[in-house]
Amino acid sequence: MTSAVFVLNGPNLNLLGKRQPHIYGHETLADVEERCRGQAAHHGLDIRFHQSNMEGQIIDWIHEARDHGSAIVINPGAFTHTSVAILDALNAFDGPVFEVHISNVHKRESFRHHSYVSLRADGVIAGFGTQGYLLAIERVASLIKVAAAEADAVS
Ligand code: CA2
Repeated sequence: MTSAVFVLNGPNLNLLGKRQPHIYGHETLADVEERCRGQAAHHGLDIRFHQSNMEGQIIDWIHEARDHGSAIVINPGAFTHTSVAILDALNAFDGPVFEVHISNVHKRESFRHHSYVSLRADGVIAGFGTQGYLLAIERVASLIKVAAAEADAVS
């Protein structure tokens, strides 16, 4: 097993499935976590799945990923559009970073069209509902497989 994939969720995502289902669907964050764990386990990957409403806590998890994470999948919630501090933390992480939004932010208010996190993200998924998390994990798994095959080829 390689080091963990950090799946990080920002403010208000603890309310998933409890409010605004027309935008964010009916699944709870616990449902999303379970599906992410299943998908990761299928690829032999360990997951650290977190949610916080505090910007500093999210930054601390990104720092933790510097030592213990192979990749970060992050839905920063509204911090996407405001947080230079989260961007700075992600810039200090060396592995792949994928930004996930459940809704299609480009179809919504113009203040959601700009993302600080996209300045660092290797890929962005928006508007695929909670399936976006699974697509991001799938991408991480294939990148890890390619890297392992390349490492085998040179040894
Ligand atoms: O589409 C996304 O995933 C967002 O990151 C969600 C954020 C929003 O600020 C971003 O612009 C797009 C909001 C998360 C709030 O989640 C809730 C879920 C259910 C009920 C209320 C809020």
